[in-house]
Amino acid sequence: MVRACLKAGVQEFVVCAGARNAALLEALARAEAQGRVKVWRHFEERSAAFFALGRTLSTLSPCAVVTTSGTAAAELLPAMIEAHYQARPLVAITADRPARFRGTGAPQAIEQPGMFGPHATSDLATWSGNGPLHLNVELEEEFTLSEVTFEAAAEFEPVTERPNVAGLARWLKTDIYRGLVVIVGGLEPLDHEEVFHFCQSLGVPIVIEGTSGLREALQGFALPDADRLLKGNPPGKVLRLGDVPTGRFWRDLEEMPAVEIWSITRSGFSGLARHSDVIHGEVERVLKAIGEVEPVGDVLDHFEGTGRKNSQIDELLEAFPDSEPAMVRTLSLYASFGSSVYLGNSLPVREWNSFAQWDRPVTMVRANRGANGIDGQASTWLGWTADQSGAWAMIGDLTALYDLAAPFVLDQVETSGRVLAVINNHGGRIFERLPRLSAMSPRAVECFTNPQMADLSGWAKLWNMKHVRITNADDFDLIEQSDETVLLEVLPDAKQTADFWKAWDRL
Ligand SMILES: Cc1ncc(C[n+]2csc(CCOP(=O)(O)OP(=O)(O)O)c2C)c(N)n1
Repeated sequence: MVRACLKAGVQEFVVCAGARNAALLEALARAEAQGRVKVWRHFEERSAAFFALGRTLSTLSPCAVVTTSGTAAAELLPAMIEAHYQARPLVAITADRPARFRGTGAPQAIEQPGMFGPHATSDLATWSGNGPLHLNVELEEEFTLSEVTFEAAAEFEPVTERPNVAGLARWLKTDIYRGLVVIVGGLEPLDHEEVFHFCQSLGVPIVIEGTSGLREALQGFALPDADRLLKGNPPGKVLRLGDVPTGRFWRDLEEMPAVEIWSITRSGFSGLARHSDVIHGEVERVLKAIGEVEPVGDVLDHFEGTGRKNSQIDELLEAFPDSEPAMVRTLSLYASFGSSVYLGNSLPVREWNSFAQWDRPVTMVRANRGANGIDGQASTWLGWTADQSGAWAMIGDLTALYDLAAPFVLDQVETSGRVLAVINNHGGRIFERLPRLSAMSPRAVECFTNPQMADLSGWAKLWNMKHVRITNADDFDLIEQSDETVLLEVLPDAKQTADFWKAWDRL
């Protein structure tokens, strides 16, 4: 199994032990001693799988997570689903009891083959490398391993197809009077240069997300408060580059059949239930294939008033300096001096898009936007940034409480300058932004938002993180350069946050 993995370019393994996978662990330890693989260890399989997913974001090569049999294997499902929708080469190697035990109720014997359903393939020989793979290995508990020599891993080469761009190239030149807007979602670092030049050449208004890594560089074309602006004045054509967008306008497009949509995406998912056209491929390669484009410009005058809107937003942030959006702005100023930023789902990813600083380019920004879960966020971040100093993350409090075992790996990763910022607004406050909440009963609202008052300093203590509590904008000066991981607990002022959003809704 280890040899087959090396041949397919799998070089990193996150191992979670149990009696059943002992032979695999021993083989991997020997391969590591021969300098052929990197082994990480964990005990919590759900976190381990997200950590492995994070490794694929860093290396753009496969990473395997190795479990024992039974529910240990089942814990991998959320990360496998996330890897499926992100098209990442996450490999689940699940040790199993021999087939004769299936259906008998014998200890730690469950139905493992095919347990990830349509979210994973199971044939290493035909694996494209563009999504997760499940390898189920039946093993006896007793084993003897003879002397083994492992070869160096082969180069990982995912299958790529030549994109057909003729239709899109024509579309970019036709009926341009209807107005074109580009939405830039999550991109790979390799895409940056090509996307930057493409957007500059077109000169159209763009909706730019932090995970593009180009948010600040393309600010001159960015529409502030794009969701409301575009709903009121929709373009005739939308071109999406990269991952499925986070913003509300993308969802509103479901109900706007007159708007024509093309997507260029490495995952191949349209992200919409309505008709749209999709080119499946690396954004960089597709744009190169299109070649030079004619300028289109701001046909529908979307840029009119963007300067005013930007000043209004700045004024609001100044008027409510301890509100959550203003705290995110301040935090982003500090994080921009780090090496990368990971954004948790829920409000962090949205508040970063709308309110983060615009002056310093932050090019390394990631989020798990495949299935949009709040699970496994800290673990994905730790995997992605395992060998980086100055890595920042910003996640919600329920999101943090979901992944309490994540910091188990802290003594295996780089911790210098590492900052895990938790925006502790005491519950799932994204739901307070839903209009329907005002029509719900107080009990339902309570169940929805899950208010909580957990003392996060206890979590910091548990894993030897340095706890810093921030209750107003000036407290950010308390952050000092440290070799330990800092758990930055940011406590926005609830009243100021509510007042900020009231004023925002009136803008
Ligand atoms: C695994 C999973 N369960 C439930 C949800 C639904 N959900 C979306 S956001 C959210 C609340 C998140 O709360 P928190 O992390 O505190 O962030 P905030 O909303 O305050 O920004 C929940 C439960 C989800 N996305 N993923």
